[in-house]
Amino acid sequence: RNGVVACPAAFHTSSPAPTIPSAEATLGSHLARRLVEVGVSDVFAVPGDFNLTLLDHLIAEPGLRLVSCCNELNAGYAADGYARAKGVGACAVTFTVGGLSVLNAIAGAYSENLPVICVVGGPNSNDHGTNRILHHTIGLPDFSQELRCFQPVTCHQVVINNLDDAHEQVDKAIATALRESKPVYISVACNLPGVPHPTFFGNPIPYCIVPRQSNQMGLEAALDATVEFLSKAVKPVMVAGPKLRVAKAAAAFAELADASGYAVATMPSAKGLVPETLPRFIGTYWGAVSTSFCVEMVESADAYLIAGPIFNDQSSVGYSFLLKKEKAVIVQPERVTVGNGPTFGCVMMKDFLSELAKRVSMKRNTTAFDNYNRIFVPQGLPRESEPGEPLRVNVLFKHIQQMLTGDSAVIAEAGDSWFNCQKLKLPDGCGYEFQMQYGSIGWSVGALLGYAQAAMGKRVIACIGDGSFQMTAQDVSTMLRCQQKSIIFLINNGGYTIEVVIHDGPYNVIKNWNYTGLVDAIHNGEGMCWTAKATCEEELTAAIETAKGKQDCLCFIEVVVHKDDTSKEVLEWGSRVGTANS
Ligand code: TPP
Repeated sequence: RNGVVACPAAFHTSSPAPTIPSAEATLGSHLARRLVEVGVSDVFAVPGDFNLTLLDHLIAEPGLRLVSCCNELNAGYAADGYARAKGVGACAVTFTVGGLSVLNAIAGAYSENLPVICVVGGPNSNDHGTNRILHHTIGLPDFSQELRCFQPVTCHQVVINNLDDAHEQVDKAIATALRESKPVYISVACNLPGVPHPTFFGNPIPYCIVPRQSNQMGLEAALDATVEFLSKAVKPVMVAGPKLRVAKAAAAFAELADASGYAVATMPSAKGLVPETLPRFIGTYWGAVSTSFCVEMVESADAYLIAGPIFNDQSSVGYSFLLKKEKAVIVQPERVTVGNGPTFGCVMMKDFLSELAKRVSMKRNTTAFDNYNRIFVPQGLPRESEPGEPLRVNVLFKHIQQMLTGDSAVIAEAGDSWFNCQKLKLPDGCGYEFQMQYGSIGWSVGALLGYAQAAMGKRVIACIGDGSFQMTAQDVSTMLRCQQKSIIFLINNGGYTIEVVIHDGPYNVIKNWNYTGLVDAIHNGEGMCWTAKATCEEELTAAIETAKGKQDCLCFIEVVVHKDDTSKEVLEWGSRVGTANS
């Protein structure tokens, strides 16, 4: 996304010199070396007796830091956040109790196309086939339960119980994660990490990542059909979808926007993938929840090029988009469909968009620009607060907007933060991450830990609802251990507001915590941490000013707002999603 490295250090043809003489290289050192080679410098881990010697080898690898987390779920979320900023992430946990705890985070990474390498310390290789019952299992002599749970949420799984093909298994798993941009599972028998084997020599990883190539004839045909289709349109628009990331096509999309002069919208789940400073950027298109001019521009267009969309129930606002297939060019990572006409397969999105940019710039048509100017309605500002007036959510986000620069990044948690953050106008280089497809609350705490660890040069701002924070709050502790300097806005509205707007009941009220007191207790005098509570605009501005001054300090600002103070977008979205659910 904006301002972060999109790809891992690819597999090099010449790897750095091995740090361990080949005769002494072990499975553990081999795995550690491979992680460093592909761009992982931090592994998020929780120890357990099945992975202890493995962790020793990870620690011993120069260039690899072990980040000890409070629980496996957060370690997995951190690997997810890290992969978003650095292109690849890794976590290491123990057999089953750790594995099943990290599973939810791995499923989330799968849904967001993130290459996360999940390493699990497994049973002793001599225990396989013995019918023994091991601890950390459900009491059956079956060691495959964990593997079976990982199968649907990873694109490749390996269980390493002997050294003869361990080298190949590790390399293949890591290569597959990068090629497929999905998580993988590597289980390493607990007695093997320290054992040398002649295959663990310092060769570069043999599985080359060759980018998939477009079929030239298919590409030409898709381009011809698209140019013809678009040339008939008077007011075309482009819409960015979330699969721009996995297709590594965000820059090509921006190139096309620039060359064509078309108005550009983003789907909510693609926010942060395209520059919002493009002159014809019209905001987030999400049906009835969009600003009126954005929805008008998109739905009244006579052609739309939609790149990498996922139309799920939530991102399509209860399937309420008024889009017509005959007006659409749908560009997916490896295929293009033009209107009601044919689908062209084996066409890589990146190739297609950059070639299209070259072709349309020659036929540039300014009508789209005129149309955009005619319809554009500037965003309103919240009214001024009275002195001491209880803080309103729109006032909070007005101030968060003013904090954003190219050196910041926003992490938006599920809940009303999704909607408020969606309206932020991102300066060039400002990162933006949220987990819209999977939407697991609590994700943002772990993801913030991992993202900040990978994007060291950025000051990351996280917007987290109280309900979500209650899920995963512990790993503020790890942020302090890592000396992170993020700013967390904890939005205390007393409940699960997004659920309230879908369907209300007593279950949507949560217990109020002393959030600043909790973070102070976690801090406990170790590391740099500052907390504040804001109940009105004056307190908020004072807190933000202090946080800005405390550049090397984790800053936690609890913002208290009324339980019914929500964005208007969440109200509209909630009623439509509620209808789709009923
Ligand atoms: N459990 C998980 C792991 N993920 C979920 N998405 C849910 C439950 C259902 N859920 C979605 S949003 C939400 C819940 C319970 C409430 C979020 O509340 P909060 O963080 O306080 O944000 P708010 O809606 O108040 O802005």
